[in-house]
Amino acid sequence: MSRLHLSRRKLITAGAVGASSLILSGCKAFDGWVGPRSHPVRDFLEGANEVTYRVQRMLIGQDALAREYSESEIRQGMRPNGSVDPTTIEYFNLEQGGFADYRLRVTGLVENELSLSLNELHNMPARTQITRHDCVEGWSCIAKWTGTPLSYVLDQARVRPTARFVVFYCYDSLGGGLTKYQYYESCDLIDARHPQTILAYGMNDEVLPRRNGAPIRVRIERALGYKQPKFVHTIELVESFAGIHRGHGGYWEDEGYDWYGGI
Ligand SMILES: Nc1nc2c(c(=O)[nH]1)N[C@H]1C(S)=C(S)[C@@H](COP(=O)(O)O)O[C@H]1N2
Ligand SMILES: [Mo]
Repeated sequence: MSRLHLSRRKLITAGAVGASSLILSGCKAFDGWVGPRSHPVRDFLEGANEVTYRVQRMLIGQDALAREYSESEIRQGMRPNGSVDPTTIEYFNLEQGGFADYRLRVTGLVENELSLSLNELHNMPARTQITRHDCVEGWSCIAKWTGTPLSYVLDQARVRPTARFVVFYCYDSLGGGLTKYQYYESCDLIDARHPQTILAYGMNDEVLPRRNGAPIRVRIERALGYKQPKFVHTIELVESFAGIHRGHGGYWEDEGYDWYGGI
């Protein structure tokens, strides 16, 4: 596996970071299926999710950083989960070509649509951070991530004032048959512009491997594992999620998970 050469890049150092966003860790997303859309339990939980979102946004400052760890705390490789191998021809061809033809599109409510090659992303400012990934399945993993701050890319795209959310579309699908859907995720502009939110192309000092989301996966460090989309090809700025798949802002959200997914 080739090593990442970071020397040319302007590295934004993380510095000593003490603030933790682990308050309210009891307010976890609920896992699994709790009933049809209009089910009273679901309605109650959705109401509770909205409260959780507001309370977390109030308690956790906009720029409060997720805890960062030291090199010695990386105990193992990043455990792969969910899709580990997008099977579309398009992805296969891109990977065969070393992702030379990969383009990250930035579209929607922006003044300046972007189509960025990996080289262009590599030549933008970079940030490296060692953080803990928490999956709702009950495991955590500490890993080192390197990538382009999303805020930098959003500045290049010039986000329109009507935009409220950032949607990330991925190359892989989950489920089967009629319930096979493209993986996608979203966050608000506060998390999108958060200093630790990066478009990661490096992991544990190596090029991001396929199983963990090559060539680009997003890290939103104050959110749970399912909010860390892998194999991202398009970023869309939107005002609402209406009309996007089933309208809840993410693949797992459409299955009933909490949208905010904060930790
Ligand atoms: N495109 C895509 N992104 C995804 C998933 C997925 O299946 N497809 N799974 C999510 C879940 S539930 C987790 S825990 C993490 C796993 O990331 P990892 O494989 O790097 O550990 O990716 C998230 N992002
Ligand atoms: Mo997960």
